[in-house]
Amino acid sequence: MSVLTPQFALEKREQLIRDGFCVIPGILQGSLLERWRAFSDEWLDRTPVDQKYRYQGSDFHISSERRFRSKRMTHPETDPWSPLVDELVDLPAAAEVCELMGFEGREADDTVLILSKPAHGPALYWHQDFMEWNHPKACTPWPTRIFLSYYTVDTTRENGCLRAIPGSHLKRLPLHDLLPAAHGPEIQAATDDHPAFLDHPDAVDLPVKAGDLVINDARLLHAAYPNSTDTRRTLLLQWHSLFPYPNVPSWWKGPVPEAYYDYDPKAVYEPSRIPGKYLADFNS
Ligand SMILES: O=C(O)CCC(=O)C(=O)O
Ligand SMILES: [Fe+2]
Repeated sequence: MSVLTPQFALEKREQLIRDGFCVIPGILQGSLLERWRAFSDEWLDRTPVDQKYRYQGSDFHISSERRFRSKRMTHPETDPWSPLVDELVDLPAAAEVCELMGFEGREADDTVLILSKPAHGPALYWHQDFMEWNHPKACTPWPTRIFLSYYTVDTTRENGCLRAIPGSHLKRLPLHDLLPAAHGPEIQAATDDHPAFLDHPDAVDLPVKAGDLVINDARLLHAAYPNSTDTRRTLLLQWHSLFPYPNVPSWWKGPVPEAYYDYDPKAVYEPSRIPGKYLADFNS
């Protein structure tokens, strides 16, 4: 059964391009949502979290069985894997959304990240998760790296829902220059009076129902409220790459930035989490 109409999918795609995020209701449902809730609760109950992850709540990477069997895991003896990951990565309703939204050349990382926020856990700092700011692909008006998120419980301001700054994936804000690299030692060691925890006038809340699909551009500035309730708030997150360089989406009607074709085959584009010249100034 179709989960969304082509027209609705196009509206969601426009929002993803304009704002850097969109929400598709009711994608993870029924038994798979229940089994993930049980698996993640059991995992979190028995696995201690290093205190450096206190702002993220946890950062567990679970591989798929497919990845394990094809010997693509770095430490297959010790690193976790589960067939539940294959089920979530291959979820037909999500694949249909991606198809209708025109995500060409899509490749999923074969892992699910469990990012939990424990009862009474702190806020998550403002950050963006893009890691290729040195590469000309960083300037595209379309997303080339996205994360698909499902929360296993309904989220609200009280239990630590996501927040985002619409458009911050394409425009440099003064806040960008105050932020250390996401999830690196500097921000992990910071106290919560760091500017990365300040409120922002353009921020919007993204409360969702359990199992809604939240799609975010990796370049989007986002954060989360503290969890002031007695119940854990868990997020299952998957990374996907789209439109491999130097592709342009077949449906793209707007101009392609000249900088997109800057690519020098002799250059080495070191990974970087810090936006450079490819993030347009907010005045431009
Ligand atoms: O906890 C959340 O809602 C967002 C988590 C996140 O963005 C991250 O850990 O990079
Ligand atoms: Fe993030």
